[in-house]
Amino acid sequence: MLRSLVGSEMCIRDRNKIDKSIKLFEEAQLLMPGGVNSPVRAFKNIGGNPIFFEKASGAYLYDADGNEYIDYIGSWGPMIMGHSHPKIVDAIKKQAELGTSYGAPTGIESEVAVLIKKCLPSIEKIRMVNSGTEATMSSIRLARGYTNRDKIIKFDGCYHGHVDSLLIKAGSGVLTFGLPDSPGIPKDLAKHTLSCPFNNKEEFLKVFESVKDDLAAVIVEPIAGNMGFVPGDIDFLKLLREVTTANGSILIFDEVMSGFRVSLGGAQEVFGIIPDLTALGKVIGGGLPVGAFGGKQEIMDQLAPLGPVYQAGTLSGNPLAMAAGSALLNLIIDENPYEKLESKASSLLSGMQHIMDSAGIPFSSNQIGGMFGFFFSETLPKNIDDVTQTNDETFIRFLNACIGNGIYFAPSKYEAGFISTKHTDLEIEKTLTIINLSLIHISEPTRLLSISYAVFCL
Ligand code: KE4
Repeated sequence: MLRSLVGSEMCIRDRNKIDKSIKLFEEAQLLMPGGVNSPVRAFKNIGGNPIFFEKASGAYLYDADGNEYIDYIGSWGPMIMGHSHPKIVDAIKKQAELGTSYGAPTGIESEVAVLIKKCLPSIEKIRMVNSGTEATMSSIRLARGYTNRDKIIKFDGCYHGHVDSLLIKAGSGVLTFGLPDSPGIPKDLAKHTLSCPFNNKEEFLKVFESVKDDLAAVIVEPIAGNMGFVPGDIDFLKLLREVTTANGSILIFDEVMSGFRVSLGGAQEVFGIIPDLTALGKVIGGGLPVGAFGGKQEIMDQLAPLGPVYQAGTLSGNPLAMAAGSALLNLIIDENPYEKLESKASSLLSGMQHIMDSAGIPFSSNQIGGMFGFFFSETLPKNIDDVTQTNDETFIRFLNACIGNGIYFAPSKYEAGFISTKHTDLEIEKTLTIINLSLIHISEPTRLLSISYAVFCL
């Protein structure tokens, strides 16, 4: 739908025509709570009708009405090499012809395990599961079983999936809906989880001292992607490593989003800090449902059938998902695209910074590799409280202007952004041009549904 912008007229409309998405959403709301299968997709945070997609290719998504979007979510991480990569599609097709699930061991699970271990040497043994939630949930249980202790420390605004023990002051969709502590979690369980401010050494030490004799694990997103994009301070992360080592507690890095996204070796390679256990997801499944957790052999061998800590999954290590994961991991290892991704994200963010500065709109951004975040605030947030203080109204206007004109950023300020190897200078240029032309919608409370200036060239 979008013509190349080089030398062509370009204008902004309030929104693409999304009649089919509207109809699909009406139907879906009669069938699924909120009309979605994961809350953040409901657009509750930014208003408006969620977009229903039908197709994706490279850097682009295509909705039910045929509108084209430049995609900066990439299914929350997996689409690092672009959507519908031919090698991943072929791998899935080939495996599907051999069967989609056997409920029995396959060689391809070991192939993926070898690829992951090659990139994350801290993982001596690994267990495949079906989601990031399962990976963190199982890591928590394993840490409690291995240490025979109950307490867990997590950090405000970090999201580790919808695990009972970890939905305490969580980020991502939980925060988007202002539900940091979800109902339905028994107080007798929640009391074993303490949450501290992220990047705050003093507060962490206070809580640590109060529970250290019964502390099973500290779990952290070393690069938080669920309160916007907020990297851990290196000194803060080093402190977590030091005190857990001295105390015999397990340090769990939740790299479900940062793994294979910020560098080949994840955040643990970026910071040079080795956790005891790592939770993974997203990229390792190539877009199919896969999670994994792994780490020191002496800890992992506590898992059934070797050890007493039970963990299982009918579709864990599913051959179709392993085929997709293996294909994507091989692509990433061969190409090692992180410098390219860093440069693409940097072009996007510096262009956005220039536009916002010229319009006098407070704006800051951050990135590592192809994972990034931006905030409508002068200074970069260091924790969830800082993120909450950033300008909601401007964010909502910005998001509506972008999504309405074919730029698909995450529909919540508590999420991160992702760029792929398929985003070229043209996509970056299109994005910046649309943002620039949308400024009237972004910088002041405009009647988004009534004003349209110039006409979008189809
Ligand atoms: P899943 O169970 O959604 O596969 O993974 C949970 C999870 C665990 N750890 C981290 C660091 C994560 O970011 C996630 C899930 N990420 C969100 C994006 N903020 C998934 C999107 C959604 O909830 O729909």
